[in-house]
Amino acid sequence: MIKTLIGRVCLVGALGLTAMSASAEVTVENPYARAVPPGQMNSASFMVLNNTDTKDVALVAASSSVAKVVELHNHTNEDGVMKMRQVDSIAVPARGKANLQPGGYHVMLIGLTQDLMEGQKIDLKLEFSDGSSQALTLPVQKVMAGMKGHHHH
Ligand SMILES: [Cu+2]
Repeated sequence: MIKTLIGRVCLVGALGLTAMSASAEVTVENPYARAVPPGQMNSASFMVLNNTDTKDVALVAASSSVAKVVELHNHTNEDGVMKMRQVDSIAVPARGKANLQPGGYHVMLIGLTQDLMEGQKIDLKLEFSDGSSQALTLPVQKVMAGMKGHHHH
């Protein structure tokens, strides 16, 4: 009786692993967070999400130990004014990429719990629509363009 029960638990565990490896394959390329002056409360992180699978997936949430709240944001141009707004998810199409970059989609770090200075590394956990997640360590870098809206054409 007890043996049967253990056998069943093991089987469930094995199935769980199989399900995880069948989830969409997303590789994160060149992730980094924006360095900010000391005392600044918010920053953002950027990366390229590369979906090598044949299934669409989406980034649906993120978290980090360096920010109280982490939100997914996009920049939109409304009558010539760049506005930042929260989005529910960032789609990563099958065999495609999502570019998170200054002036576009970004992972917003709100309520920084520490200064973000160039050369540091921070943790960031990404959660995807298929239930998978990835824990990243990313460098803090200076970002020259974007975010402040100085666009020269
Ligand atoms: Cu933002």
